[in-house]
Amino acid sequence: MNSLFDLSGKRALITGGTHGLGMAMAKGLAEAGAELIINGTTPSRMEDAVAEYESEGYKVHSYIFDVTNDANAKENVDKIESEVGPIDILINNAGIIKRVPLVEMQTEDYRKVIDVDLVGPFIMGKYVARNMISRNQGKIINICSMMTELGRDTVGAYAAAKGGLKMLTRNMATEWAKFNIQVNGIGPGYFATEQTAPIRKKGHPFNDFIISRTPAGRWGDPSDLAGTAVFLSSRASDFVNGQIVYVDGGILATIGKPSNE
Ligand code: GCO
Repeated sequence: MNSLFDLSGKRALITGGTHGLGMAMAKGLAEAGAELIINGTTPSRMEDAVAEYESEGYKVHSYIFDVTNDANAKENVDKIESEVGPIDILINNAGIIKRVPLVEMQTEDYRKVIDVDLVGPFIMGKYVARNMISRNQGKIINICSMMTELGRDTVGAYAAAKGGLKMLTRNMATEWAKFNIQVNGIGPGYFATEQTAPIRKKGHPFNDFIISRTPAGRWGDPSDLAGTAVFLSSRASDFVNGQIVYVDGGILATIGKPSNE
């Protein structure tokens, strides 16, 4: 049974793998035997990340490029394939959020969120899939969100992007399944990361809200995502296509309960 989840000999490219959920999923894939290729955009942040990976015994290949820049992304996908080897697994994890009420949001800020969170996965998926198609094999995982299914005040741009990412995932699956490429998504619930730090502070109303809104009664730990990432990267998911697997402590399963219960 273990061999179903064995990633030995597989190369995994994780965008935005320098921190947070991307790093946690990357470590999970490495534990299952994958060779790690990490993308980031900031040299200093990449340096710190490589040091952290290596301090924990993980060897990583690091590439600095912007997933929203078509030429830069293509150039680096080609570089990775020639310098490291074929990319067997792509995790489109790089993403940003801007929490602003829609009526106040600058259009360029809205476009930036869509660009990173929805156009980036398209660009990376296109160039990596071209090579996977030639090898008739590959795994692509798009990192979605609770906002793929639910709205929330101030995250309209992010919700639009992450909602679109669900349908992009389904369309990638539709077009590429015939080439033995499985494309799926992971929808994290609310996790304790840098990105949620501002709304997770003890006593912050949102922190209390999430604890009560999540049946598991806690924020997710980034390591809670590793198992699902390994599953969707391994041959255990060879007949799974176009699915979004929500790792959310039960949020989407429930309408919630009155705060005084
Ligand atoms: C927010 C949070 C969420 C989470 C995650 C939920 O402001 O509501 O940042 O967007 O980060 O995406 O799945």
